[in-house]
Amino acid sequence: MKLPVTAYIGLGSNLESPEVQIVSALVELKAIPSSRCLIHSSLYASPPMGPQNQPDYINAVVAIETHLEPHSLLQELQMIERMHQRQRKQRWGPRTLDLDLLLYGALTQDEVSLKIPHPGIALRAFVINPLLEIAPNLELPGLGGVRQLAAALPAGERDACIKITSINV
Ligand code: A4P
Ligand code: MG
Repeated sequence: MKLPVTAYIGLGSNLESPEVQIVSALVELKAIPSSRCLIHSSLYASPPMGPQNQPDYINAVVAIETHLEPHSLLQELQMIERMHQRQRKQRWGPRTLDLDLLLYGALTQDEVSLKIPHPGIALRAFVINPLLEIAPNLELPGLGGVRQLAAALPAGERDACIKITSINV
């Protein structure tokens, strides 16, 4: 059997009790086949990136070890999104649950259906701050180290993404 790959998944929610959505998604992520959760971050709150007429977000990041290929893993993530009645109405619009495949080992790919690393993550405090918590020495393929990326974030954005609570799932 091939060695498992460490993948990072970003969770986001700003509708219908976001904290509950994220915690239950973490439980569901634990049940993804051929995979196991290694560690998850605390919950973070931040103002919306994109359209401003929507509630603040709750975000978290989880590291998993998986034998699934990237597209199979994405399908599992989309299945969980559907369980949360995720509706796609507006780009960067409000959502009950967003699961982004942030990183898949050292893989880089640029397919429309699956871009890895997930576009823009190096500039998003709601991804970098939780990654810094769980994997401070992580290198993002083609983008740099988490510590350097955190230091390069505009201070206002970094500080507006606040750790609100640690969770045990
Ligand atoms: N897709 C391609 N690459 C990936 C990947 N690495 N992971 C494709 C997941 N999906 C990927 O996604 C659209 C398509 O992207 C999928 O069909 C998949 O094949 P989507 O989830 O339907 O659309 P989206 O999430 O609205 O768009 P996008 O561009 O993924 O938005 P983001 O980047 O997820 O941003 N503000 C705060 N504070 N916190 C947030 O979490 N999130 C967003 C959404 C906006 N503002 C936010 C936050
Ligand atoms: Mg998304």
